Amino acid sequence: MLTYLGLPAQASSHAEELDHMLSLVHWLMLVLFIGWGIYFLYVLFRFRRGANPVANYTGAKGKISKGTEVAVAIVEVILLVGYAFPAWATRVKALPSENEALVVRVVGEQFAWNVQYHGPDGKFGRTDVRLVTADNPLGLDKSDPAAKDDVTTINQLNVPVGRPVLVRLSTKDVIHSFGLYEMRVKQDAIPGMDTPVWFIPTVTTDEMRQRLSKPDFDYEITCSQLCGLGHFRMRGFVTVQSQADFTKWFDEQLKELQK
Ligand SMILES: [Cu+2]
Repeated sequence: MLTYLGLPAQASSHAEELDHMLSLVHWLMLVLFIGWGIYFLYVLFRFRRGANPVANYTGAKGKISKGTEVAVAIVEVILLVGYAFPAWATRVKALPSENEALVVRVVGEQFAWNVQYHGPDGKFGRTDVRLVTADNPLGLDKSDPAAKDDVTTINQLNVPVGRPVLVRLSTKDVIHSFGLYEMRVKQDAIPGMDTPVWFIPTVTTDEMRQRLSKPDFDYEITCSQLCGLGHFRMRGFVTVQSQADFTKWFDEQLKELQK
């Protein structure tokens, strides 16, 4: 794990790939920083007024300067084409199929995360802004048959480990940003848009608590976009569970609905 960059622990299948890319970018920046720094000091000395009473209007013509520029450009192209483009394409294009993934709606609002799971029918119930109340923050239409088995939570997202999670992200008011640092997920939630974002959690919450020796550790959903006065308290939690524990939790939620 790349501890030298001070990154949070890795808990999704693509976290390592992103961290690797991030580390390469930092190495390139370090080399450029040192290189340009040395060059700057050299130039201060080499082109000092005492040694060059008359200004040179043609500039540097040596092969080294051109070679360096080309080399830096090549490394940048490699980072973009070899790492960044493929990683981006996987995140936004290669979405998991809805049969295989746990599909869940996450709707941001000032200042909470609303979560909607479709029930066993596999269909999300209809929502309508006109039905939004304090008790029904998603505006779920309870008269819709598909809504009857929909589980909703606030600031709590339970997911099974090792299975793709496909989040359909939106927001009721302003722009928020859905940030799961350990999963290396960050996606803006835009009013009027339904943005897919996905990840495969690889470490359960319990296992991560042991790994970090922090018994009260939780994965957090952080709002990563300044969205208003209560932005600081807009945080939710992700509980990554074994498939069995998740099923148990979900069945309990379904039972609650029938009460
Ligand atoms: Cu927010």
